This record gives sequence, C-alpha cells and structure tokens, in this order.
Amino acid sequence: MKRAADDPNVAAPSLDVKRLREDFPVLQRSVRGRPLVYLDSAATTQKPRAVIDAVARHYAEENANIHRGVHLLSELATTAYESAREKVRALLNAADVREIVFVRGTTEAINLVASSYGRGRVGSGDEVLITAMEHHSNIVPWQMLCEEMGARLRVAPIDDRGALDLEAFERLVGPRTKLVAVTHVSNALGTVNPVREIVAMSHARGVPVLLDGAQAVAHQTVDVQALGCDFYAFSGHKLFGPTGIGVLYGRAELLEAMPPWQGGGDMIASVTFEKTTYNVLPYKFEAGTPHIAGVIGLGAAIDYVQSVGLDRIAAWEDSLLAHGTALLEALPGVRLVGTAPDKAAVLSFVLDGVHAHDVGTILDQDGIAIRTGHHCAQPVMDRFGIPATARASLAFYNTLEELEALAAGLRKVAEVFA
Ligand code: C6P
Repeated sequence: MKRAADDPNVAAPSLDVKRLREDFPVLQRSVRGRPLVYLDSAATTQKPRAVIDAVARHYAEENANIHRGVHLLSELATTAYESAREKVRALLNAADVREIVFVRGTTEAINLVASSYGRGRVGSGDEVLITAMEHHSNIVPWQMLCEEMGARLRVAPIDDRGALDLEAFERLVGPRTKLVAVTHVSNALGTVNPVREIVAMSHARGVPVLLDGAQAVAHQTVDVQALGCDFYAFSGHKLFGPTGIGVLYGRAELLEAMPPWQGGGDMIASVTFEKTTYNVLPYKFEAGTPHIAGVIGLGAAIDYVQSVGLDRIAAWEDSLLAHGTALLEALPGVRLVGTAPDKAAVLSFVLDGVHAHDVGTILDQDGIAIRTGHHCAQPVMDRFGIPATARASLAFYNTLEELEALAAGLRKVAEVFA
C-alpha cells in the first residue's frame, strides 16, 4: 500500500508481534492439536483482551440504556457510547462527530445510503457506478435501488491483475451518474484502489462518492477529509472490535439533507399522530436501542489499534505480503489471483487440480484457518473464470512463520492430490 510509512526517510519502528499476539486470547489456543494459524482476518479479525474486557466491564458495571435515563448507570453508558463516537471521528479524521452514524456494519451502512440518499437522488434513467471488484454488499443494494427507480447500474472494469481500469472508470462517470460506490480495498483480490483519484474524477463531474472501507480501516490510516469522500463505511469486527457494530461516515451537509431511514425511538425530536419531527445528526439515523456494548467495544478496539500504530501495522503487513507472495509464487501449481501493484495483505490463489474447498479443509487439519469460496464477490470469480479461490488474509498479529506453515500445508495438499 502507498502510505506515509513508504517514505524511506520515515523509518517505521517494527512491531513486537510476539508480544502483541499475547493480547489476543484466541491466538493462544490450539486447533486439532496444532497451534492455531489464523489467516482469515478479512472475514473477521480476532479480538484483543482490551476489547473483550471493555464489553464485559460494560455489562458487569454500567449496563443501562442510553440517552434516556436520569440515573447514574444511564449517564455512564451514554458517556461511554458518545466517547466511542469521538474515537471513531478521530480515527477517520472526520470534521465533526455528527458525521459518525453507528450501524450494524458495512452492509447496513451501504443499505442506509442506498435507501435514504439513493431514493431521493436517483431517478429513472440515472446511473450508479461501481467497479467489477465489489463485495456483494456494494452491489446488491445498488441493484435493488436501480430496479426500484428505473436506474442503471454501471460497472467499471478491472484488468487481469485485478487493478481498476481508471481510464474506463473516468469515461463511465457521465451526466447521468448520481453516485459512485467503490471499495477502498478488495476483499477477494487485495487490490487497493486509487481512491483519491476516484474521488477527484467523480467530484469533477459533481458526483458524490461512497467508499467501502471494510478491508481498509484495520490496515492503514484513513483520513476521510484528505480522501474527500462523501460517505465511508466500515465494520467494527474487521477492526478487532465486536460483531454487529459498524460505522457510516457521511459529510454533514449530505446527511442533513437525507431523510431518516428507519423510524422509532431516539431518532425523533417530537411525535404526534399528525406529525413527527426528527432528531439532529447523527441520532436521526440511529433509531431504537443501539448496540451499546458493541460501540463501547469498538471504542476500545480503536484505542488498541492506535496504541499499536496504524503506520507500523501497515509496514509490517507489507513485509508479510511480500514474504507470503514469494512463498506462494515458488509453489508449483499455485496461481495468485489478484496481483495489482498496490495491494493489501490478502493472498487469494488457486491450486491446480484441487478445489479451493479441499485446500481449506486439508489446511484446517493442521490448524490453519483460511477462507475458501467466492468471498461474497461472485462477479470477481466470473471475471477470472474460476468458481472459487483459497484466501489467506492477514493482520498485524500474523508472523512470517505462519506463512511458512501455510506454504508447508499447501505442499501437503499438492501431495495428496498428486
Ligand atoms: N467481507 C470477507 O470474508 P459486513 O458483513 O457488513 O461486516 O461486511 C461486508 C463487506 C463489505 N465490503 C467488503 C469489501 C467486505 O470485505 C465485506 C465483508 C468478509 O471478505 C465477509 S463476506
């Protein structure tokens, strides 16, 4: 990935990975009698003790509903919840805490924008532009919207390395384009998209941009103001936080103009049977009792990841990617799928004559956890003419030895099928 740490003058201090691994209880366990080698962090990251403790502490010591009670526990829970919102704001360098909306995850964030922003702005004959490397979460909501409104979904192509064809993308941003929705980092290929250029090209034509940051936030510094994007979505569980909690960042001006998505408690200012007025941002988009413990856990995850340092994480993951790529390229019969020049630490591959599921099942016998299948990105598989890949996806807690264990495991798989 290109980032501040790439500047050779700024030496990123290396991570003490062995020590950091001790922060993750699950990494201490064995699987099928072997030490766990967890290479499935794109599906979900493991949780440090700090996150597990923050969630447990909330339930043990201050569990109450928020924004409603006059009693002490409610005050404590509300303060913890709102201070986590500030942590998210700082993580993304958003201009204003009102721009941070808590949702269930990336999927819900994108659905919120498709429903609220999309229904108001996308009409018959209009277009929504995505890319050929999107996760289903950044395809299906737009497809549903286009179907409902009589609009058209346009898809910018990718090349054989899995890199976006930026010229083709630019040509597709036209007078009918009402929204561009692009992944920051591809979960199936590891491609890091040139999101600044994408935003600049789109804005030059007055088109707002949503970035799917599900695979980016845990691996690099994200600055929504520097990127200039209009919406940014991510999931807490891919950032070492709990499942069931995520974030939609939206520029205040756009969120202000959008109608609420779901109706219910907390999103209102006043209700009568004749008329309801809505709460201010961000509460307008947070109907009902939210995932309070999840938000608090996410806050703890952000504290944790920042204490490790995102630039140091990015630099270490670059080393892991380089080592893993070299190991896999040296294995006969292995072909990497996704070789874009700017890549995150995702190793998607096929092994000659062996179905990806068999690869995964045999590796599991040795305690090595990878994901196999289409990775909720079926159009990516179609683009490469394959049904599935095996995917090792890394986080900063992975080691070079674990990659060597993967390579040894793959040699065994090849022998079984020889
Ligand atoms: N990708 C993977 O194994 P949710 O499920 O809402 O937390 O995230 C959806 C999502 C959206 N965009 C991208 C780029 C993603 O990678 C994901 C989740 C996981 O690759 C589970 S399918």
